[in-house]
Amino acid sequence: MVELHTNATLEKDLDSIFTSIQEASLKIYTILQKSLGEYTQNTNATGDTQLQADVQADLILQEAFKNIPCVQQICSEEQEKSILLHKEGLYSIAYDPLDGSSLMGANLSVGSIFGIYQGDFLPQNLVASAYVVYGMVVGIGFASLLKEGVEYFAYDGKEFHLQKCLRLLEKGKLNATGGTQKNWDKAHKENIESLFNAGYRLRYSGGMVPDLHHILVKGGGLFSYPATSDAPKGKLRMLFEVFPFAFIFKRAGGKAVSIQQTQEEKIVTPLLTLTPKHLHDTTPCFFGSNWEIDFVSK
Ligand code: P6P
Repeated sequence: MVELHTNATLEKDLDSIFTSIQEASLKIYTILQKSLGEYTQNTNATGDTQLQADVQADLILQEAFKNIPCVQQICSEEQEKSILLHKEGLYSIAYDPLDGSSLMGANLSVGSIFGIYQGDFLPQNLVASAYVVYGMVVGIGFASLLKEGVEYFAYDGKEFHLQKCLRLLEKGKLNATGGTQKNWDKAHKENIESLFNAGYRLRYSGGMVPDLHHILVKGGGLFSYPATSDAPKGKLRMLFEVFPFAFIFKRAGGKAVSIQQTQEEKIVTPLLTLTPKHLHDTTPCFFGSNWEIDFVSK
């Protein structure tokens, strides 16, 4: 557990970071409204081909965080290495500037994801997380150690208004199933099928942010991106995607685990206890209400 500076310091610092994310999200939304999802010739550290919007969103966020003295370093999914901003700063911010940008061509919702760490990029150092969903409106989910629940804000054209505090029920109804089904292992296939046979509804757009936000807004269910034969370590990135949403799901009253299935046993690990070896490490990940996470962990 991080040795927290006084809550007053943390609250002031998180306010400046959150305000900066709000302002940057509106600039990114403006770009999205003018973009048709054009690709660049470049690839990012994970090998994804970058869209022009990916690069522009990353630059907007770099500029935004440069103006916040309490931010020591940032690490973007679009950058190979972390970037030092203010030596005396307390916080490290890992972010995915435009997650699911390949969906832009189909005019589907995309998002930005932020993990705010006090100290190094380790899950136990997370003090807050945020996500932005660019849909009909710009919506922002925000959670911190300072309060329970996930506060959801929406932009009305003039300012962001708090809409609701998102909390997960013990058990939900939605089932968001990531990864190529033919590459799932037998145990995962059986669990997913069992949930559908019990009446769960498939809700999967291929965008992590809208898919997880959907489960939070509807009060529960399961999002899974398992280890697959083509991606044994999963696809989603620990620092920028998995840890921030694991923090959010826990603050919403749910759970978040990794599951590795071997011939002999099933190894279930709480996501926020994992230790990344590299900035761009991935992990299989399951986020959801307590009942669903306990069900897949059995
Ligand atoms: P698949 C988008 O590319 C992304 O990184 C996440 O937003 C999303 O959850 C996942 O990949 C979708 O991957 O293999 O199911 O298309």
